Amino acid sequence: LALERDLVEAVEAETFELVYQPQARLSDGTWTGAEALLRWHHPERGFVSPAEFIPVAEEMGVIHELGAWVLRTACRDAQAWPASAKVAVNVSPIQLVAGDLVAAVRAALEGSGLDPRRLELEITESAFVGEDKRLAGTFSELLAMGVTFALDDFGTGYSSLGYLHRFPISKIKIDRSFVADLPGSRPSEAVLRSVVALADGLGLRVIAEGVETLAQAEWLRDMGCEEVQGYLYSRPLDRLRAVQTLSAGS
Ligand code: G
Ligand code: G
Ligand code: MN
Ligand code: NA
Repeated sequence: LALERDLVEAVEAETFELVYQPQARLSDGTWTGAEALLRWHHPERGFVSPAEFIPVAEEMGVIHELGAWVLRTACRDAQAWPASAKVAVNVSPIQLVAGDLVAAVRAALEGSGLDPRRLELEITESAFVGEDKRLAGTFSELLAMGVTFALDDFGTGYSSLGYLHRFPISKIKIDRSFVADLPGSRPSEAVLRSVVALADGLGLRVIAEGVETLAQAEWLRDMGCEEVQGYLYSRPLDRLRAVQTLSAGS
């Protein structure tokens, strides 16, 4: 309960921070952009993980305000990056379904002047559970603005493949649990191989998350995975270090 109260106050006071984890192209090691990750430094508890407070924000309904703040801040910060760098923003399924996401995205883009093609929304498979008509409308409005979509944590949820072509998803993010087992785990290798082939067949881009070792990176490159994100390349960086790193090229 205390956490819930503090969260509402923190949303009002905007005492959150965004950090940015760069994403790299495997072929030449250049950066393609970065994922925005939310951080909350609680006055007494210290660092509270989004894995802990996002569900609370969703339950309490403050996810809409918090999500709008994340979008505004990420778009504004990304304006300082090279023009080729995209910013990936995590979007809660609740934001998508509530129907106010279009307005929040539009406000963030207009407020920052960011080219909409540089904004990528990361959604999880759970966004499609109980999909309704409004969801398709939300997607088409955002798509018309030029925004792109990545499917996050792929392989961990329902992995129903139908929505990959029913919805305008342009990128699959393979969950880091599969990458963690590389190389040598036959089941994880089989999943990774299949997802890369699936992405290729559907004309989607694919990024592997949680890459921590050179052996993992090499296996992924040999497999035809295009992009990577993980501690091997970069930890999440604060706003200023993100500008420096992305501007340095690779
Ligand atoms: O960065 P970290 O590993 O602590 O993130 C934990 C989880 O929180 C991840 O699943 C990530 O997708 C989620 N997350 C991080 N930032 C945001 C955000 O801005 N919005 C939402 N909805 N989820 C986020
Ligand atoms: O669910 P989502 O993909 O949005 O979560 C991304 C989370 O993964 C972030 O919280 C980030 O801190 C974490 N992360 C990023 N790179 C690595 C990595 O190389 N190893 C591990 N274990 N976690 C990572
Ligand atoms: Mn993500
Ligand atoms: Na993920």
